[in-house]
Amino acid sequence: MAEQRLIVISNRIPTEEEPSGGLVVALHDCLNARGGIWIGSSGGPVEQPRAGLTKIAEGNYTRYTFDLSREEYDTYYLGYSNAVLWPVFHRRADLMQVRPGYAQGYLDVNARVADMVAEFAGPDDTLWVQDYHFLPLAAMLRERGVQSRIGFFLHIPFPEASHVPALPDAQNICSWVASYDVFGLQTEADVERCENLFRHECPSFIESDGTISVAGRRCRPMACPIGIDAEGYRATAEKSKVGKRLFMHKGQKLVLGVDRLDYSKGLVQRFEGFGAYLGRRSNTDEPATLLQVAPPSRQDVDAYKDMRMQLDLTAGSINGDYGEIDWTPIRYVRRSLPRDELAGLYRRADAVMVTPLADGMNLVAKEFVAAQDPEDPGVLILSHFAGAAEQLTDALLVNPYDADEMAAALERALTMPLEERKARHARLWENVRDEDVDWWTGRFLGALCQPRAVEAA
Ligand code: GDG
Repeated sequence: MAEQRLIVISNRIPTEEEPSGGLVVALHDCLNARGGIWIGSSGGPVEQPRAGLTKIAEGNYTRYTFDLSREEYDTYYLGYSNAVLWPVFHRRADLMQVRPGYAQGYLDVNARVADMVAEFAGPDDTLWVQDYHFLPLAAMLRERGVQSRIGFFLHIPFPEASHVPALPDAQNICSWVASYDVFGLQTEADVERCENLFRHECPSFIESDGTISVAGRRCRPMACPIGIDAEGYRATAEKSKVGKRLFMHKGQKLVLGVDRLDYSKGLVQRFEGFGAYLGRRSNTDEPATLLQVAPPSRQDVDAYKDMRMQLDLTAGSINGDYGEIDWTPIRYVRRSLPRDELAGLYRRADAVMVTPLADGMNLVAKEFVAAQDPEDPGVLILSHFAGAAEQLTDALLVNPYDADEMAAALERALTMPLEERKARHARLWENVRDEDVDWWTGRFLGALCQPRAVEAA
């Protein structure tokens, strides 16, 4: 019998021996258990790119990388993926930068990867494509005769049908989606937006039950919210000591923010919400401190530089207005912290502000819940616009555009009675623990490996 392997394709691939970070750990564990192949780019631009795939590690599964030339990196990665698809999918078409060569660079890299994968994949292999960098891959693999099961998981929000026409390749999105067997999305709201797009753009492709059917192939959009290694994260947080590095006044409350430095995460609005909270308090209260950890990302894209400058101004202005000689209201750390220190900070925090303007899921919300001491848990303040809000309904849900509403939520979080904190946390933890990362991979691959209702023509 032919070997049935899982082949994962993602833009990034773990290059070190012990991978860290939610998604990477999840896929690593999954491949380790099942065997298979993981293909991804080697990272940044390479001056003299090697042709084809390079084997970088072999164990229970094999990892291969492909190099990106400077031009491919600029057009496929920084350009089409991160300056076109990312803003449009995050409802910020105003931040999109369309430049000549971006769309072609994206298609060319996808075609090159399709050539390489088509060479590898046998008919019994299962392919799992990750995220917006590779939307056209299944369509291109089908053109190359690949009949295997191909699944896709979109980590970011699915766009509103009314925003899709802003994309240079708008007319292709439906046929790209329809070429997969299972199209995984983070939330039910994403599934609805996906079905809506088909109803608007290509109504003949979609049946009344939401199944997409083209040329004898059926594709099912499916909500499959990503989880974390909840028990593992809890254990890390229990062991972690933040220690003396975190100097706080006695009795002072700590509010935490942890995000990649990205305009979708609503950092400027969050700082403004924190400023509104400071403006409301009476002079006798001990004010909370906001510690914001924000490792930079995609600094070569203009919208990221602009947002970083705006954030610097907002933090400086609030610190100037409210700071005291022995207290800085916003501590803003623009670099990455070690994972176990971060877990310790989550556990130490009285509240976390997870207030994106748009977010596929948001793993920080889940990590925070896992890291809490159930006997004295902190409070999760969560944006309605994070995918996680569909599952984590016991958080304090807020509108991140409304500074006063965020200020009120902060006050409520920081004065919440212990019993209410424990009750909310217990229900949140139940969800984070039960719908963890193994549940996610099991649910997705379970759907992908089901017998096909209609075999490909
Ligand atoms: C995409 C989607 C979706 C952050 N700062 C540090 C650090 N982190 C870690 C967090 C968390 C991860 O980065 C961020 O995950 P998110 O889910 O919040 O966000 P994206 O990077 O935008 O991820 C998102 C996700 O894919 C998975 O599907 O949830 O919606 O946008 O794990 O802990 N880790 C360390 N130091 C830091 O300073 N070690």
